[in-house]
Amino acid sequence: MTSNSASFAQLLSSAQQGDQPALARLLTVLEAEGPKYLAQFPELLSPSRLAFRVGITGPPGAGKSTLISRLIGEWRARGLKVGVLAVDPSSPFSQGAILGDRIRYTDFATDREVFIRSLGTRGSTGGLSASAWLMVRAFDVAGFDVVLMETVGVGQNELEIMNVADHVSVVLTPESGDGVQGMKAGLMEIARLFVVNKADRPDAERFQRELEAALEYDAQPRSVLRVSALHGSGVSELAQALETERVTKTWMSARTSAARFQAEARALLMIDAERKARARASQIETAADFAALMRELKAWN
Ligand SMILES: Nc1nc2c(ncn2[C@@H]2O[C@H](COP(=O)(O)OP(=O)(O)OP(=O)(O)O)[C@@H](O)[C@H]2O)c(=O)[nH]1
Ligand SMILES: [Mg+2]
Repeated sequence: MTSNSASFAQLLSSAQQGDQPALARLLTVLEAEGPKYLAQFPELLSPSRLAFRVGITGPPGAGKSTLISRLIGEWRARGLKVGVLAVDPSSPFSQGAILGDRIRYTDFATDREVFIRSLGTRGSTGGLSASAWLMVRAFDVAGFDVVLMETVGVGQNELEIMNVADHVSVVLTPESGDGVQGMKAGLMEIARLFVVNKADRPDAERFQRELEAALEYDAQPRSVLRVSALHGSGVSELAQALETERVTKTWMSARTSAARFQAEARALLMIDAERKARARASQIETAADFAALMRELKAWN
């Protein structure tokens, strides 16, 4: 584990030159000690080049990974450098051991312009979001054009990670049906685009119309696109819509907005607070310890 500034600077420079093992190590170091290095390295804090962060979220099994692997192909065909940060609660993508017929990203295993990192639900430092929030910055400094971020749209943490995305697409399937109502509050609000996947399934068109009707009176206009990630239909339209957004660059100014800094600060402070709280709580063994804690907390509120 790198823990001094000189070797970190070396790692950063190698990652910037396209050295993939260096980027992998950089991500690991950021996951473990991100705040320290963010404070020391201005290029991490305010990168001169930004990767467009596309959040892809939605219910388990909606086809997010299949779609991401299609999108990687689309952007590679345009000559762009693509990163993927997948928060995968069920399967450790990084080890290539995927359950059942779940997608593998192995098509891109030898492509030096594609980098994929999968995180378990719990990062090595114990917090899911801590890793993603800190790691995603590496893709800016390493000269990526696009970073795809995959999360299951069910947990609060998974949702909050989407606050660092420049664009959020929600992937749903005809089977999601009533599930749309049950989706995590807040998820529908941050979505810019709804992707109805599994267009090859019978009810896809009807589901798309229902979704469009449900969104009709929304304050902000949002599109619904129908695709089949498995068969490829509609994928180039989706890629084009995302690419159009990427090249407008309007998302760049949002990166330095107060709202964005606050979202990121909130997430990292919560992680820090939780860690401290757990450590403090583990010291409480007796009624007297507990009473002492209550005295500490008397300024509650
Ligand atoms: N029929 C059909 N099946 C699809 C389509 N896209 C994905 N699938 C299948 O749906 C299953 C789940 O696909 P994934 O891409 O792993 O879905 P996911 O949303 O990443 O799943 P989790 O990461 O586990 O939440 C796989 O069996 C895919 O082959 C599609 O367009 N049509
Ligand atoms: Mg997946």
